Amino acid sequence: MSNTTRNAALGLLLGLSTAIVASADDGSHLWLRKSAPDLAIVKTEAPMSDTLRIALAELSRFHDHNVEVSTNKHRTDLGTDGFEILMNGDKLKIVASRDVGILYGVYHLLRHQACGTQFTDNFQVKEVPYYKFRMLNHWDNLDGTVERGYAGSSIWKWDELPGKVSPRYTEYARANASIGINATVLNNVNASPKMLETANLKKVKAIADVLRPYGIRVFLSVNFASPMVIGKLKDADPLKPEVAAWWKDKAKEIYDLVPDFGGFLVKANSEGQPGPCDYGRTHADGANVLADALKPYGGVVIWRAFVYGKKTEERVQQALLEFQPLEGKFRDNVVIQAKNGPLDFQPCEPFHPLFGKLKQIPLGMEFQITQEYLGQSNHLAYLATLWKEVLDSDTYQNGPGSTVAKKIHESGMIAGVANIGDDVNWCRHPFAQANWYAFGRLAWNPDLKADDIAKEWLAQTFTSNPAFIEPVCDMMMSSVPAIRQYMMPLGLAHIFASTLGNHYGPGPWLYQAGNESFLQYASLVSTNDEKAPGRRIFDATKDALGADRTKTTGTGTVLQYNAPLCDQYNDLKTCPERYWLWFHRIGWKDKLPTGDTFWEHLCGEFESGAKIAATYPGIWESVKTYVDNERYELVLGRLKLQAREAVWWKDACILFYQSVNGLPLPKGITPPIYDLAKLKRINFPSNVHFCPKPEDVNRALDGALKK
Ligand code: GCV
Repeated sequence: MSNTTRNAALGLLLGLSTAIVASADDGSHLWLRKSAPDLAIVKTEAPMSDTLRIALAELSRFHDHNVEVSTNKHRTDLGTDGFEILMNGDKLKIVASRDVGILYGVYHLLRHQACGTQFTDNFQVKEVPYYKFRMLNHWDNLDGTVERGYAGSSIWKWDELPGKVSPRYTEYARANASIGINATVLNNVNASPKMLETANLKKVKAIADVLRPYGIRVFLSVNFASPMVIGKLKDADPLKPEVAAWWKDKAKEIYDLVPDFGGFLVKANSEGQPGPCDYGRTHADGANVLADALKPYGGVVIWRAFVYGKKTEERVQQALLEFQPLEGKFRDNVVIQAKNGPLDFQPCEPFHPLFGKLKQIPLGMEFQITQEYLGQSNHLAYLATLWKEVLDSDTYQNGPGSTVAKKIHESGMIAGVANIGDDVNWCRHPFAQANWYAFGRLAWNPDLKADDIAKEWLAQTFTSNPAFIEPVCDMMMSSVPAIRQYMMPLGLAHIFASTLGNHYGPGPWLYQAGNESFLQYASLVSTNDEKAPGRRIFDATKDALGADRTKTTGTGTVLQYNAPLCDQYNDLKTCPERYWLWFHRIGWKDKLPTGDTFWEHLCGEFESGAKIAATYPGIWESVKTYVDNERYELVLGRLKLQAREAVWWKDACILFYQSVNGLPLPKGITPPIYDLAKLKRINFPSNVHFCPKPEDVNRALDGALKK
């Protein structure tokens, strides 16, 4: 039997046995599910460490080949975390320079095994991670809630710690190590000062002790006012010696408990958080006082660039205006962490201008794994395609080929806001696990392809049968493009219903002239010039839609991009279609080269996205035989809701824009089934801590149907 035939036969077998045996699966095992038919014999002469013990246990429980492992500190070509695997006679051999590299090598082997790789004589792999800090940022609060968390409460049980250490922490560490994640920020960037109280630091130590053998270092988000709030100082002015001394003492206390502590993540002077600007100081002054405190221990400060406020600049320009003048002023253990785009994790944003403009300040990346703006835990949105688009973007900072991926390599830092909660299956939507997985894989190697990652995740999480993998992978790959179409096509952004801060469902009517208090609250006024067209981001007027950010007639945001992007974005003819409304105001009746008007084209986008989402339940039904009942039903219910919500978005946007521009529904567009006035009244009793339940959404939509 050829290898391919054998693989297919094996896959079929796996598929059938899954269908017959696994009638229920709670999803708690994530992608780490396969057990080996024969137990491996594992040999090493290396001295035993906790990390090595874990690696060997994984091998002997789950791998079906004999393996020899060897830690060789002279293998500097493998860096601190890399590994090499070779077939050596009848044994596989894993070599690394540190034990953690062996652990990563072991998980790599398990991944290969689950994906059906044949370990033939010429099997050989050498892997060195591209980024040094591959990090999760939890937005978990001490009271057990999770900001933008859609999978239950926090996994950190602060009220039980340090006395009781949940076994879930070990499972968490294992899952992360299996995809190369080596750092975690335990708490929300909207940080409680209490996090740094001694009692809580002892709890942090208990978690750090569990994560350490898996190669994971713990970081904390800190509140800049901590010296005042828990240190009882008069203020937190970073230039005052007593404030600096307080941070130094606190750092010592932390490192006494957690010797490999990673450092601090800080959200300062942003969305009401305290910061150095409260005392007339700069972000550099603020970051440096913390950096000096951490420096003796090798810790780093991750200072967020997500800043905006009541400035004259428009929100998407502010970070560059604020940080560019500070080049050269930060200590060398400070990294500035920028979101992938300049607004706020929208379904489609151009990359953050900081990545192309800052020269000396090391920049880290912040992606959002949790789907705040992409259907939360109700929609399937495979985010690897979005992240790849950003990582592969060319900033032209040092000529062509200056990708964002390379830029962040300078700091070595890539972070993702975690989508993990205490739900049994960790992420609530079974397919949200794929985003956690894909983030880790891309943090290890940003050159991996999104569809390859999806396929390996599917093979490990469900079955390696191609009859399952092919259609489901296609569905995953189409998901973000479809969401962009049915929610915010052509560069629209932030038109969510968010009166309760939930960012759930459509609300384009909120972002309009006349709704000043809301616009101020959301800081979504694009310029203070009252007369400027498109003053409000995505303001729809009788004539046009979009934000004019050109240098010719608009706010000049395009100037924050290097040539040739600046001119490319400035001209509608060369601007990529997905950013049209981000950079331009376009007349509803303007003719496009296709012959359609802009209005017709826009409606076609909503329609097309909704049509793609409508195919998802059928695709899933067609692979029913390969999936256990529990996950099958869970996914099916959510895909049906997603299809329904796509129509909700399409109808809400088209009906609202029609109410502004007075234009008829273009030919070929499915007539709306919802009533605009009723849609405007939908208001879920949800908040920043959870996503509306599918049954509540369905009920609300039933009530909004046209009579
Ligand atoms: C943690 C957005 C989210 C907030 C989040 C903020 C941030 O505004 O809606 O919940 O706060 O980003 O990234 O700091």
